[in-house]
Amino acid sequence: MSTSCNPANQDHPCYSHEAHGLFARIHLPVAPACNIQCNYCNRKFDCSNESRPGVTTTKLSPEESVKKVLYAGSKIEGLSVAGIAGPGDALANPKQTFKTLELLKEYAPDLKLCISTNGLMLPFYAKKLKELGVDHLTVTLNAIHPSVGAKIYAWVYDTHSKKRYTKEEGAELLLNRQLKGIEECVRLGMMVKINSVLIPGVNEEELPHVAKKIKSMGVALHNIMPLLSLPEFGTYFSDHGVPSATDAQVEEMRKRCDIGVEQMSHCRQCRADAVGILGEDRSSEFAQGEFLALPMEELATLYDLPSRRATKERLLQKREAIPQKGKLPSMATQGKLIALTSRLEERADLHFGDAKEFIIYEWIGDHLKAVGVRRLQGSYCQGKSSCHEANPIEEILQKLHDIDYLVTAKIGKTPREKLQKAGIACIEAEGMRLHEALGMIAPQELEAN
Ligand code: CLF
Ligand code: SF4
Repeated sequence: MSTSCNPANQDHPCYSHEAHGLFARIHLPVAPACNIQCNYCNRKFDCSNESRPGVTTTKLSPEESVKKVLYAGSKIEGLSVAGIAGPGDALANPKQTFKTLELLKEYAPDLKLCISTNGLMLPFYAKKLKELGVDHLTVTLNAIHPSVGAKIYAWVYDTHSKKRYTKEEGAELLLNRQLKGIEECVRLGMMVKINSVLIPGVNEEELPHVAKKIKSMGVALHNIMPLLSLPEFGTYFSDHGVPSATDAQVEEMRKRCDIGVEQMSHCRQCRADAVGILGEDRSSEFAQGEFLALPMEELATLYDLPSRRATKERLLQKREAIPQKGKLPSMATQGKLIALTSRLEERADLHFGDAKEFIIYEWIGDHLKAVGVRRLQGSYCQGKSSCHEANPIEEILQKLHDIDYLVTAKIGKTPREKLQKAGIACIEAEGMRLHEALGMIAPQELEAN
């Protein structure tokens, strides 16, 4: 059964591709400390195992974070998951993490609870997490050979022996704990996702081994994320010239690792205080506010459980209506690539000029497979009231260099001509689902493109 089809994931935006445009998550930044040092991390920023470095996050106490959940839940109808993903490591801060989970269980029992961890303390806390209601758990696993791990982790601090381990010794300790923890969580019936950071020149040959290993362990989902490495991040890797992984490298690696465990393709590398549907950032709306001064019980009334449960049912019905398999004309040739601009539900509901990202699909036979998200520095229209010639299109042309079809709500004449000149056919399909939009292409046009 695919991860999306599993009822346990039907309203989890990360574990179900169909859910990600309908259901929202909230990250609670209650875990500031970390017990390892990844060479792609600068502790001034969020944990880059689950978050995008370059943005700092306000830290909250467990009580404050649950107030935020209740307040956000009263404003965001599809809020279905509360996750702890930093800004350090959830299990290096057990007191705060467990207290938050206890409060969530009491005040927001309809939410799925989700944890992201480097795995060092997982064998010791797996059972406790299960007891507290955590059913979705992510472990970052970047290597399964200590010789490769030694290039990724500067040190690993073990609270039991109160000792800091480095090089292969540190990598081996971390690896053993990760594997033991994953095994235990799978045994306890949790949905385990593995995040792997693709680090060019460091672990390209390693990730297929990771994929093979986690397949044998009963892991639900594999999320290969690009290393983000810019000089201003000030990480070991960025200081030593290790480049960011490109979209093409990530998409290629997902294909190489697609050997049994489903590959996630819609990750947005969220910040540790992310709020909303994946791809829309509402964190600033809920960063601080008067709600923190309100008593918990008052916020619990605002949260309105019965109406939230009714909304969830309505959204689940909508989700069912999203076609898993489309009625597409079968392609004579394989592997056309489609870029979609979309806000919600895989519809062409976003104008080309407003898109900050493109969702990429591969058209194989008569169905579509999501393969990734390509993000831009800024949108084509950049907040201007109309698109005009002065807007930069070079980044977009470079991002879409291998794309055959762009499906979008609307596109201006100038960018359309530039894209078409680059060999990209543009389909305007305002409000239509991707399958419907592609179904409009005439067969002879398909063969010609
Ligand atoms: Fe958050 Fe992670 Fe849970 Fe999702 S995010 S803790 S599994 S609720 Fe999702 Fe964000 Fe990607 Fe993470 S898109 S970074 S995979
Ligand atoms: Fe940074 Fe996260 Fe690694 Fe800790 S686990 S060093 S916070 S990336």
